[in-house]
Amino acid sequence: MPTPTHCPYCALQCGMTIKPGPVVEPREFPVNRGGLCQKGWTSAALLNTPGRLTTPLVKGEPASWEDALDHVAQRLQELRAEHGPDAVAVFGGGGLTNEKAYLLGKFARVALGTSQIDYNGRFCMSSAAAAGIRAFGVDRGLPFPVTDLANADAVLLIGANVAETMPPFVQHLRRAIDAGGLVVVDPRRTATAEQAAVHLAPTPGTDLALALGLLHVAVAEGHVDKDYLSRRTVGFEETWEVAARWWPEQVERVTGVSAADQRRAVAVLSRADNAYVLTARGTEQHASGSDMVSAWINLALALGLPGRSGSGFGCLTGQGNGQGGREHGQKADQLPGYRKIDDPAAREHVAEVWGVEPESLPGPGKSAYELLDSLGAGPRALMVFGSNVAVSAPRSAHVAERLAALDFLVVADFVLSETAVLADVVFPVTQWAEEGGTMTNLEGRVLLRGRAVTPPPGVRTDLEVLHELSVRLGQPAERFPVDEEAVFSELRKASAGGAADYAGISYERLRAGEALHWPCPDETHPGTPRLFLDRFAHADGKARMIAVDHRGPAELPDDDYPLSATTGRVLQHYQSGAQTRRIPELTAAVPEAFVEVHPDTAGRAGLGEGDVARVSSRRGEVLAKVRCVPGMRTDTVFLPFHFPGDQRANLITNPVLDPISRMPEFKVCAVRLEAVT
Ligand SMILES: Nc1nc2c(c(=O)[nH]1)N[C@H]1C(S)=C(S)[C@@H](COP(=O)(O)OP(=O)(O)OC[C@H]3O[C@@H](n4cnc5c(=O)[nH]c(N)nc54)[C@H](O)[C@@H]3O)O[C@H]1N2
Ligand SMILES: Nc1nc2c(c(=O)[nH]1)N[C@H]1C(S)=C(S)[C@@H](COP(=O)(O)OP(=O)(O)OC[C@H]3O[C@@H](n4cnc5c(=O)[nH]c(N)nc54)[C@H](O)[C@@H]3O)O[C@H]1N2
Ligand code: SF4
Ligand SMILES: [Mo]
Repeated sequence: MPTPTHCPYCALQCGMTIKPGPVVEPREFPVNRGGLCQKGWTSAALLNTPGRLTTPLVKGEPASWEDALDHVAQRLQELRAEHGPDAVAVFGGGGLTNEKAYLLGKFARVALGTSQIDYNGRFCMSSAAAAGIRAFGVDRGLPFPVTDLANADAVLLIGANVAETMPPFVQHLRRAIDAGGLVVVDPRRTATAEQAAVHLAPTPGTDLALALGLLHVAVAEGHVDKDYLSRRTVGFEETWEVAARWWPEQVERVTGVSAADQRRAVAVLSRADNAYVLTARGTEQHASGSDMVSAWINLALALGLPGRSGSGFGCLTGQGNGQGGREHGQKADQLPGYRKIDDPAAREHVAEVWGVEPESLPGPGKSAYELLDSLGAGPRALMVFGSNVAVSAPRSAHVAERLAALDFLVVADFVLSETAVLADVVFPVTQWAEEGGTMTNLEGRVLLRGRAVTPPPGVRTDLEVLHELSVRLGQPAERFPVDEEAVFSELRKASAGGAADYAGISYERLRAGEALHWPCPDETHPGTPRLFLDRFAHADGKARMIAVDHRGPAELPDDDYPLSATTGRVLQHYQSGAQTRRIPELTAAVPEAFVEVHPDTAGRAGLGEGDVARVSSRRGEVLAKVRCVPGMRTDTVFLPFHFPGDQRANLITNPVLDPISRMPEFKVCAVRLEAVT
């Protein structure tokens, strides 16, 4: 019998089945309707990849589980005794199941008593989350099911290359594409932009000016929905004061997008009956990313889209459990249920569920990059679950130095990632199809992933690792359950009454096939596929327009570094590549790093197609093969970040942070392009 499950990779969480072999096949499920991308199709190869870890490693040597666990518990206790509880830090991931994310946050706060925990979602959707909370009072990536998009006549996609990052998603845009209603904002002419009626290609890092310009045009041309603004929003006047200064020709000077194209984009959106505005990392991973998303939300609000049936605003969550991963407390400032760790009522509620005193819970810790940057000087030990920071964190040479400065690094993974290689102890854990758990997809829908195959001998689940360590650290055995359903039951209680309320979601209901989107406060509640239809989540029910202004990238091109570099993804590889670089079909398709360059720009640097280029910034340099792409802007180069060693795009990225979300500026820095002689 094929077992139904979901893909190990991105937030679309396509439905699939696994049958013995193991063989993966697509399955009818609303988000993918029988489709899969190449990564999904080849995902079964992950299950018996030759490099699979099956024994704990201590200093690179195989060890027994007992020895490895004892050793870790002892070292953590020593470091805590010597330097205090914050000497141990924890780094989680948005690919972890809800159960793991929840238990990891609890482990940090209760078993270790440390405030020093954050996770890779900080590098992912944090700017959109911050902007969503500011505007709407709650952060759920898509406040509507993906299938609603099928009725859209127009979609504005900003910094999202879904044709490569979520291929089965594109079918939901079919009507908008056919109606000439797809507008794409991306400095590159991507596979997604190719399908657009209007493609706006701003200089990287100038989206905020562009969003203000489109708002200006919408107001000037009378497309603003005044009735909606007065009923459902506050803050239009202040917002308009800023946008009024951004007339189209001024915006053209800053962004490079012609005034005519700005007007065409607004015309497409404003003549549609049903329209959506969607953002992704291209507009979010900036030092002003939160404000950029706020500016796009302002545009959507001015057009009267959010919370209107058949229209809306949303952000595309990235990782498999990117949504759930940011709700259950692995974030530095957070407790389960999307609660704030510095809110006395939240502390009291969660402490009671955990059976501890509220005063015993630590306060907020540092954001992901700040945490990594402080390693060695601050925390002396780091435990990593579900991230490969040696490749994916910004300014990665510096991050590698910080990792090396630690007294003790522990990594749980199922492959020897570039981060695991550096670890003092590696725990070999089960992966995706070998274990159970729930994931919350990009539409806030909670999905059950049942165990489909038997794990190889020698591996344990992340939940078992946390359990074993917590007992060794003196915790009562029942406080860290190993059964995922037991963990979920506790998570439900901890989330009850919070913004992300899972109290009414049970394994039983999920097994019965119910489509449950949070909030779902009790077992008779049908879940909430569409938020905001009647009101937004602020106390007065109204959305906030935030008056934000263009700041531009933190680092502008100059004589030494005359080009803008941006980074992102290709279809065949996932994130740091720890998983997909181990799949032969995917590495055959894209074996190594490359840099997309306009042929004229390449020529000026004495480079041609296939040559190895050195791309350098103030942080470092990366080696990549030149791909001449006539559709590129001549002032911009693009690098995927999936490759290790001296091909790491993050050797050059700028770790400057957004002041609100603490998101690093992955999407733009100043670089120089040279031939390697
Ligand atoms: N194949 C594949 N799919 C994935 C992933 C993967 O690693 N590989 N990862 C998953 C995850 S975690 C995430 S977060 C999502 C990310 O999904 P996306 O956000 O779609 O992916 P990116 O390639 O990071 O960025 C999207 C686009 O932003 C553009 N961009 C760069 N700078 C700017 C700018 O200043 N303004 C604008 N408007 N656009 C800009 C880039 O050219 C790029 O085409 O994908 C998910 N799906
Ligand atoms: N330059 C640049 N850098 C970027 C980005 C960019 O656009 N440009 N994007 C950023 C974004 S959006 C993201 S999401 C990050 C992602 O970057 P990473 O956090 O490095 O993500 P992955 O490569 O998915 O790493 C996950 C690791 O955990 C392991 N793993 C997977 N599932 C589990 C599990 O259940 N348990 C355990 N213990 N391990 C598991 C995998 O094998 C892998 O080694 O990268 C960020 N970095
Ligand atoms: S789109 Fe995402 S979830 Fe679907 S098959 Fe591809 S990687 Fe998996
Ligand atoms: Mo992401």
